[in-house]
Amino acid sequence: MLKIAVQAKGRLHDDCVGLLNDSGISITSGVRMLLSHAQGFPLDVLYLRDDDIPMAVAMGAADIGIVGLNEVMERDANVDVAMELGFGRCRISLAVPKDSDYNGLEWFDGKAIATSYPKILNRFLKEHDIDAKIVEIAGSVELAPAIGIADSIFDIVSSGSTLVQNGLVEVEVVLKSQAVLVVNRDLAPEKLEDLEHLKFRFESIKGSRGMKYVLMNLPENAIESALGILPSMKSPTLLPLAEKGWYSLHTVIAESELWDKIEQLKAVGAEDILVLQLENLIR
Ligand code: PRT
Ligand code: ZN
Repeated sequence: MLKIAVQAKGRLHDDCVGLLNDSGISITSGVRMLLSHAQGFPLDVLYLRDDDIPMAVAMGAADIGIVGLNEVMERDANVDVAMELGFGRCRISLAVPKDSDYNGLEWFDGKAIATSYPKILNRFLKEHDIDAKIVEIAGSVELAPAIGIADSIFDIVSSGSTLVQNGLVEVEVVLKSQAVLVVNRDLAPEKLEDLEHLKFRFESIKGSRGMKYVLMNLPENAIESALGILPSMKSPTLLPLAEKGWYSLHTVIAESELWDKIEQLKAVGAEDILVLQLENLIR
C-alpha cells in the first residue's frame, strides 16, 4: 500500500488534509499521531516535520510526500518532484536593511547573510560569483541584521509583512516555491499504478480550484456577444428554455475574472445568473 508523508502540523498541514479530503480520501489527522490509515484510497499517512519529508521519501520510509519545494531543494534529496500542488506558495529571497546602499548583487560581496537555507543560498552565490559569508540560524532570521549578526538575510517571504516590520526590503527572489508531490525513485510497479490514480485525483482538484460554474439565461439575440465574452474552455453549453427565444448557458469561469465577465454578460442581456462552486474538473 502506498504511504504518503505529510506535515504533522504547520502551514502545509491543513491544505494537505484538505487536498486529500477533496480527493475523496479521508484521514484522521491527529497532532500526536505518527501513522494513520486513510479511507477511500489504499493509502497510509505518515505525519512528519516538513524538514524530514524529503529524506523520508528518498530513503523509502514513505513512498511519496507533500512538502515545500524549498525543503526539497535545501535537503538535496534524491526524489522526483511529480507535481506542483498550488498551495503553500512563497519565495526565498535576499533582503537588506531598507536604508542600505544596495546597488545590485555585488553589494553582497564581503557581507554576512543570515539564513536557514544555506545550501540554496550557497548555490546561488556560487552561480553569481558572489563571495559572502553565510550565517546559518534556525529561526527568526529576520532579526539577524537588527541584532548585528548579519548584514542581510535570505529567507522565506510570503506577504512581505515580516520584512516590512523588521525594516528590510526584498532585493532578489532566488526561488519560487509551493507545495509539491515528491516521489521515491524506486517505487514498485503496483505502487506506481496507485500513484497515477492519486495524481489524477489531485490534478482534477487543482484544475477546479479558483474556478466557478456559471449558469445564466440569455435571449437568442445575445448568444453571439455572450460567447465572445466567455473564455474558450471548448464551447459553453447552450440549452433551449421552455420559453421560446431564450437559452440557458452553462460555463466555467476563473474566480479572478468572474465579476468582470458577469458585468459584461449582464450588459449584453444575460439574466438570472447562478454562480456555483466547482468541485472537480476532470479533463
Ligand atoms: O514543524 P515543521 O518543521 O514541520 O514546520 P516549519 O515550522 O519548519 O515550517 P512551516 O510550517 O512554517 O512552513 C512549512 C512550509 O510552508 C515552508 O517550508 C514553505 O514551503 C511554506 N510557506 C509558505 C512558508 C510561508 N509561506 C511563510 N510565510 N513558510 C514560512 N513562512 C514564514 C517565513 O519564514 C517568515 O518568517 O513566514 C514569514 C514570512 O511571511 P510574510 O507573509 O510576513 O512574508
Ligand atoms: Zn520545518
